[in-house]
Amino acid sequence: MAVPEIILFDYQYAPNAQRARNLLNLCNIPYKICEQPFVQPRPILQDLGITYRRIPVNSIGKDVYCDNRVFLPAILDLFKDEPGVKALVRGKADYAYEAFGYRMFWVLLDILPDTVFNEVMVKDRADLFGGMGREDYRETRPSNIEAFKEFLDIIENEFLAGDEPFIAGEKPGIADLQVVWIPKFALETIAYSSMDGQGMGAASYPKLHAWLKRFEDHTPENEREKISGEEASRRVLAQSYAETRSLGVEANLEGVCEGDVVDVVTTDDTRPGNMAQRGRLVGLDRREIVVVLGNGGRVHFSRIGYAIKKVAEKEAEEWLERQW
Ligand SMILES: N[C@@H](CCC(=O)N[C@@H](CS)C(=O)NCC(=O)O)C(=O)O
Repeated sequence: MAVPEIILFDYQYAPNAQRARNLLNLCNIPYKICEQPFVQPRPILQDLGITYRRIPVNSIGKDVYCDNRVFLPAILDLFKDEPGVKALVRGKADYAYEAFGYRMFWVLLDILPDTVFNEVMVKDRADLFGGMGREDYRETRPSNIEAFKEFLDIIENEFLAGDEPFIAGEKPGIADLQVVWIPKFALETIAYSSMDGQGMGAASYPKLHAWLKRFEDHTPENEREKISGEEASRRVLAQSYAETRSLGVEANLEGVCEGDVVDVVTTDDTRPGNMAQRGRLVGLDRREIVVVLGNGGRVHFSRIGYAIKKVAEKEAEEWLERQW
């Protein structure tokens, strides 16, 4: 079978996108980027039938992944014979590191400096990130910066406590990539470490800063080949599914069955039902929700962070007619 092509629908500035890019860079797996705008609308994704709002959206063949929680394991599984994947250090606590990193993302959202926390950004993210709409955002920012530094302290004094250069040991592993993306974004991309008075520089966190630099040597944020939206959609839909395992719908508390038209919604957006992803349910188990679109694209979501809502019969019929 031909090696499925990977296309990342993301933008360089998105820390969550760096998680996926870092994994691919670390494992030397080639990919292309279809750059997305920083704010809505994202017509390229809409044309592909993707209404899910967050970034990244990543495709492997004709399988499209709407969250790092499903994309990362898919890469590790589908490319398991690649030397870079084989060499990647893994550990039992990898999912705990993931939870730590994602919690840190939410605290980062509460400490954005005014260069980033501007009217356009706040308006665009209003339905997503509740904290940004709080009237006391600026007032509570100093406390949230201190909270952010608690995370840095844990990394400095717990995760990097030994003499080894990486959290995972002698070589970078999943633990590193699940933790590194937010410190890298906060301290390097938006340059908190050089802001006066914040106490986030190398003098306060020497090991952490050395680790950030070291990690960069292994995973340069290099510019991969960029392709247009048209080209990306054409390439995704022209391929086969990358996942060949049989799907199926397991017994579930939502009361949905294979073939049902459903809306998949995030559970952490401020506005319930915000930019739901509609599709025909083809896969459901303890780790994944999979829906198919009329164009054949198969869209994957994690169980954590998403809810399924069955679409009423008449509306479902109309949708199916329009799609197929
Ligand atoms: N759980 C998701 C989170 C994705 C997420 O929140 N991404 C941010 C960018 S870092 C986002 O979508 N922000 C709003 C936007 O770009 O429209 C994942 O891991 O992929």
